[in-house]
Amino acid sequence: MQPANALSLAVNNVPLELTQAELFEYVFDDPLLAWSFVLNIALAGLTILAIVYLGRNLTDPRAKLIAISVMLISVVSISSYSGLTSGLTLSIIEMPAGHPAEGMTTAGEDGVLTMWGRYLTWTFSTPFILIALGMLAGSNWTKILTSVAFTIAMCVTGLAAALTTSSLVMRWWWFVISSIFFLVIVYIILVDWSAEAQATGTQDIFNTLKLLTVVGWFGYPILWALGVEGFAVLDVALTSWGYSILDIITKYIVTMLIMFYVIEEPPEITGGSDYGAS
Ligand code: RET
Repeated sequence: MQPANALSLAVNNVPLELTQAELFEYVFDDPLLAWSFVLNIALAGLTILAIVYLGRNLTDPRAKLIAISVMLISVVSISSYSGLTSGLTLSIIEMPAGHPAEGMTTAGEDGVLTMWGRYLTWTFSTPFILIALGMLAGSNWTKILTSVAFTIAMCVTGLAAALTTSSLVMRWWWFVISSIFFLVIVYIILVDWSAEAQATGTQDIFNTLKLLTVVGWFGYPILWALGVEGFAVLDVALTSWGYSILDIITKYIVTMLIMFYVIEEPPEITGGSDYGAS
């Protein structure tokens, strides 16, 4: 006789994939995990409202562009966390042979809970962080778009690392590629933009943002390696809280610092009414 519980349903001994509804239920059965998602939806929403309020009197088009860029970080974030909360961007992934989480089961299914929606949506959120930082530093669009291209490459290869099930070596190979792309971004921020911010006169705010960004961003690969995707030292809920806390620093705190600076429309960051007109 088949068991009544859909989580353990099996047809000819082949377990069925968990449905989205079951993943949704799984998330809310673990309040620690659920809160790590829901808190970020609330914070992203509040950040958007704060930006709208603080930016209501902005007149300079370049200052507005920076404000819009930081707003888009939270717009992506609210969508990202809604995807995770609903189960849409979560999957149970079977780890390859030799992985420390090999043979683990989650909700009766072989594999571990992978929050792949995170890696996917960073592809869309991190570019806006870099656009805002690059503009504050007074950098040019060649360097800003280079950093954007590399962050997209970093996130997509990070997604590949998380979803590769064929071989442990290939998972870590993707991790290495992604880390190399990451180092390009770190170089642009620490070397190019630091010097440019100095010349632009935005070094004070930029140095604070640089510290939060570089230190915060290094936390992500470290968490990946310690979490269930890598060496599996941390469980899923702890890993998720780790990412959620890093997100609070690298997105909402960075955003608020940028907004408080930008609303004064200092001459270092304004472009004048002709900015972007031609
Ligand atoms: C991964 C794993 C592969 C190696 C590296 C990673 C780096 C991720 C980073 C993410 C930053 C995300 C932010 C999101 C804000 O919305 C993909 C974890 C290097 C740096 C700032």
